[in-house]
Amino acid sequence: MATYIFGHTTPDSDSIIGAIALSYLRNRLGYESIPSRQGEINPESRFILERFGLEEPILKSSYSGEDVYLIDFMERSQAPADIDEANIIGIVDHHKLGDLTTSAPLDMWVRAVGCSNTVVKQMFDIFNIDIPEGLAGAMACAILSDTVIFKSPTSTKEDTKACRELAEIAGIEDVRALGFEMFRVKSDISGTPKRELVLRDFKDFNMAGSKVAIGQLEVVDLSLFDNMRDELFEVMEQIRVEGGRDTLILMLTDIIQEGTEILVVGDSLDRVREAFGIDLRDGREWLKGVMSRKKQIIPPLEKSFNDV
Ligand SMILES: [Mn+2]
Repeated sequence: MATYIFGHTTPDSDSIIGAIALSYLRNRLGYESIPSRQGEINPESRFILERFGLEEPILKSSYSGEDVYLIDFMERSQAPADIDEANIIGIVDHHKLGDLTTSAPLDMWVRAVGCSNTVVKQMFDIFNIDIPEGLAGAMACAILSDTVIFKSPTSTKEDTKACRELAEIAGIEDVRALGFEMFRVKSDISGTPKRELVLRDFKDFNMAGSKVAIGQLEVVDLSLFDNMRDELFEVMEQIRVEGGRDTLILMLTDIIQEGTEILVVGDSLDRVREAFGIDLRDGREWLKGVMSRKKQIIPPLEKSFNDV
């Protein structure tokens, strides 16, 4: 029976490329594997797939009775609805320990590095399997994306090393230039419906029983959002109410200025104020030096929600 390998809901490039890379590795090791995805492919991932001539993972949202291997997540809130009826045989991830559990032993390749593809690269090395040129280029891009060209506080020396080695295999001379080309593609939001923007890189979390959603848009210039915030707030509130969420935060991250403006809607604005020590006037605030959802937004927020 083939194993489906897939990343989180509203997949990013790490989830898409990671599913392809890990499937390739496992197929080479003799375990039949099929890369899949839980949602649409975003423009950045599309750019990577086209640049390196890779096929997109198949769209599949139900996994009842299947063997599955998760990459880039281990949270129930980011899993398929019928995950409990699937057999999780392994996880590759670089997030905090999630709330999924299994009834059988599994492989866990979880490292505190900047990108799941860095872990997959290390797995290729451990199993001594060669990485094809195109796949190596795509994996390098996934690392550039997740680490925001190594600027994110989540980025480690291992990510830089893995990316450099992958770029070498792929024959990419200037990996940073490729990174900026990719982020310029990502920054092209002209004509994109606001709802799609809010949901593009969107994750739900359970914080002390409250459903909290955090979306993030990483761009090369925050002025792209001028004259757009009122509409963004409106759509955010709609999405929040539809999904029965307590709070919804949208991170507008400027990768050149290296900071994030957060837009916040919901019932727990005081929790957000307390988490970051901010006024949050008009529901927004510039957080200097903040670039990472997982490392700089979620931990203080969880702490604040857990405070009685
Ligand atoms: Mn990731």
